[in-house]
Amino acid sequence: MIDTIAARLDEAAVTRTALAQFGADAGLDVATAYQVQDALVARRVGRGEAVVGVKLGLTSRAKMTQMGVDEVIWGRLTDAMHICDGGTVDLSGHIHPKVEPEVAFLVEGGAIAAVAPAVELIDSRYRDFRFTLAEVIADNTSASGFVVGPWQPVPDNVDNLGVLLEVDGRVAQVGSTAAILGDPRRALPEAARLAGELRDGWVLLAGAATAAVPLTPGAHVRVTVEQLGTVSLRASA
Ligand code: OOG
Ligand code: MG
Repeated sequence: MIDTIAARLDEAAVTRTALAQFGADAGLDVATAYQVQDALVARRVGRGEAVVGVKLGLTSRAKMTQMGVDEVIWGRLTDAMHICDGGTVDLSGHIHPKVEPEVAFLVEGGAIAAVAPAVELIDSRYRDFRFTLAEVIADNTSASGFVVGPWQPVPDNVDNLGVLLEVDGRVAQVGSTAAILGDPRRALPEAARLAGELRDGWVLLAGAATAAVPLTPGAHVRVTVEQLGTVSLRASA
């Protein structure tokens, strides 16, 4: 059952075709869903991708409310998901992508070595971007892409920095890093608890500070986090 679900999610991502929700009949619980995620990520690794980090999801009230799911979840980032700062995302490689403003940490020796503003590209493999907690966990928490701005030393306080998401120069979302677990630095112990030890050089996405917004053709997206700077990406036409 685990492999079958992983294969269907993988195929949905590869063929960019949204999948019907598995529903209650599938009997997918949270523990089994993480096993599906393991199998799904193993398929990507089997195709030559490398795991380069971990992401937390639903760490903010805004995201929990938007998605109707209320528990912190985690997923894996691979090198194939990485998008350069200022780079262009090929929309034909996605189903119904959305962007959300995040804070990224660089992990060294089990501690936070640096911080950067980040954008996460999420793209649920489920129809209408709707899912249960177990379904989104199985789908590697909708992970699809990530952009990290310039790394820098961690300022004394990062628990109440303004966050701005702009699309084509217009404000799309405003928030604060306080929305991320009360303090985004909590992402490290939280990720260690959920995902186990984090490797040196891994990126940790702490979770979105605001709700996500759809990424439309040609859009220019810019995220600014007070004191941390900006990061941007463009969507293909
Ligand atoms: C699930 C992923 C949530 C976040 O930062 O809260 C997430 C989804 O919204 O599809 O990445
Ligand atoms: Mg996210």
